[in-house]
Amino acid sequence: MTRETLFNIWETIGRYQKVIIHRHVRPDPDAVGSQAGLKEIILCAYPEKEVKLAGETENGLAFLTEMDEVTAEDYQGALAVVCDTANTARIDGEGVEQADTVIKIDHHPEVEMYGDLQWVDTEASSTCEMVYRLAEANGLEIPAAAARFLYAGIVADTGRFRFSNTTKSTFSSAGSLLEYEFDRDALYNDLDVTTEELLRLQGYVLSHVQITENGAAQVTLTKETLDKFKVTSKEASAIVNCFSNLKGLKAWVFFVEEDDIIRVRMRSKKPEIHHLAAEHQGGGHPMASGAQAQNWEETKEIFKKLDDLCKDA
Ligand SMILES: [Mn+2]
Repeated sequence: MTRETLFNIWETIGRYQKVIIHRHVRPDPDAVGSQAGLKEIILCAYPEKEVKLAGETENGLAFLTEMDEVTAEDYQGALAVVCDTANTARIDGEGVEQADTVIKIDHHPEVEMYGDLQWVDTEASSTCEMVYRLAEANGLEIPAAAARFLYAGIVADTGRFRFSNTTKSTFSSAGSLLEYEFDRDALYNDLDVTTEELLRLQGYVLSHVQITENGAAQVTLTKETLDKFKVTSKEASAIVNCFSNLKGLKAWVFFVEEDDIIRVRMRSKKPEIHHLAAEHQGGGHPMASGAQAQNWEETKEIFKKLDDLCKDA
């Protein structure tokens, strides 16, 4: 079944002269890595094709690659591939529905079926691992630039091969990618680099995190605090794991105040939290999810539920 899907996807890509590749808003290295890795693999096989990366360039990920200029006309008779995105509302960039054919490649739990051709593998560590398997199954050449992109996404989504989503297939994909020439040390440095502002905010978080006896922890970052440390909500997402090694910790949440909503970033080591996220306009993985709260009352409700989940875990 899967092998057939992999052949179908590559066969479909082969039929289009124009391919536009999307991924989710507020991208992480897996989103950009799978998107850009797939582009390089397509161009290596079909140098004459027009392949574009859609969405906003994320400053913090510009070291990986920048996005292309995509216009509404580009979608005329084009194929759109959407990587790492569970539902259409989270697609970065307009125009996917104008494309002739849409392919979805993703490892998130299914939120919405979309596209003419879907390949969803929730067992895969990352969409980058899936793109690697797509190339492998079709016997495609992987240029070094693509290997770097895919490796970056695998490393980031597995927390350096430490999260439970890391499987034998993850290691074997990553191992194969190391056969290509790219600077792994530089990549790790770029993925890890922090700023003084973020470092100071981390100090604040470490001294203000609240922990319950059930092993639930919460951090509240108001706009005022973010402004004081000169860090944006998006940038603050980089330190969401900064106390994950705390003894007895089961799950934790960051409530980060934005202009119109309070961003909810949840992580877990014990109870599954994606259902809780789904109850509050969010979703994600069992151990890493995001949601939204309309006000501080709702954050209390969320934390109470998280604490209950920890109690039973
Ligand atoms: Mn991912």
